[in-house]
Amino acid sequence: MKPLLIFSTLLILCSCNNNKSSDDSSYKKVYGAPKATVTTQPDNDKQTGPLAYGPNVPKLQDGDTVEVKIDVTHKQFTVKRDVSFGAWLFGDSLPGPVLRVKVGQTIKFSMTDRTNDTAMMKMSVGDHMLKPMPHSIDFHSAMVNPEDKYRTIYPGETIHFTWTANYPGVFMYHCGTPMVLLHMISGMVGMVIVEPADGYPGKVDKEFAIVQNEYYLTPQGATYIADTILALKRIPTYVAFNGKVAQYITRPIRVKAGERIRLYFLNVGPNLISSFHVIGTILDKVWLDGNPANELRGMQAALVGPAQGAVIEFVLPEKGEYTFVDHSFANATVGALGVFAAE
Ligand SMILES: [Cu+2]
Repeated sequence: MKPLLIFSTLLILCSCNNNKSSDDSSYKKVYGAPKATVTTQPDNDKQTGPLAYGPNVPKLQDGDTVEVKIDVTHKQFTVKRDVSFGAWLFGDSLPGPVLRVKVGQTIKFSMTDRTNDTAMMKMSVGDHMLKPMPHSIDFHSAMVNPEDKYRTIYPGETIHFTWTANYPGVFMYHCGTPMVLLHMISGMVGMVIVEPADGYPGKVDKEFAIVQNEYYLTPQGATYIADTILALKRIPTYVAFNGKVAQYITRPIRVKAGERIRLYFLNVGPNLISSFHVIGTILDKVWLDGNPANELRGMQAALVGPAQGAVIEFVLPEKGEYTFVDHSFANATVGALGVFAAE
């Protein structure tokens, strides 16, 4: 065997053995899933699954299969005091609920488009943004045929499909119905946490989920509407953590000094890069996209692009108020900031 050939053979062998454990590549991946089905019968099943609303993080559910149902509604959503707009929502919220699963679990998912709900229509008379409308859902955490699973459904319809979690991470889900930009800035965004099969390595004292999103709003009468022109120009009206501008300034997230904190962070954009920073500390570990195989240490900020996530671990060294910001500071100035109050 020629030396070069021996060397390249060794290289191939090394790279084969090198990618064990933390990215769960030892786990048998499941590609694809049975065909999605769409039903037109009324579906009264309630929202279900390992779901929670940020900053709360849901608990994992046991079992190989996890049933999840999230519906779509149209509602007036308050972004900050005196600012509300006709929003399109997963799970009645912006961002939608956080879903938490682990590698190897199969998610039996269903979603009803409830935008033709009569009660909803009564609430929304006069607001054209709240008319019934087709929607869809796209899970970045899944590996399936998007033409099938992420297809658009119509008001009153329910889509059912499954997907299996292959990679750990902090992933985005969103509506993928054209115009996708409009559906995302109208609120159809959310987070999926996929834990490694054996859980994230290391112990932490507290966990929080934070989604960063941009608002592009134009006044219309007493309310606002999502504005695609502003979004195309990338001039956000506000940037928020968990949907409400500066909510964690008014009500800081309470922790204890010296505790180890694990943050599941997702930037749903749709346009701007976030440079997540906590004033007064250093980010001990950053797992890019939430995969422990992508570890950075001792970071002053975590750079997270649109449709990217991170697991961020840090300690607040002593009692005090620690402001967290998108250090891309124009974003902080229009709302992307909050406080951890360490007692
Ligand atoms: Cu939509």
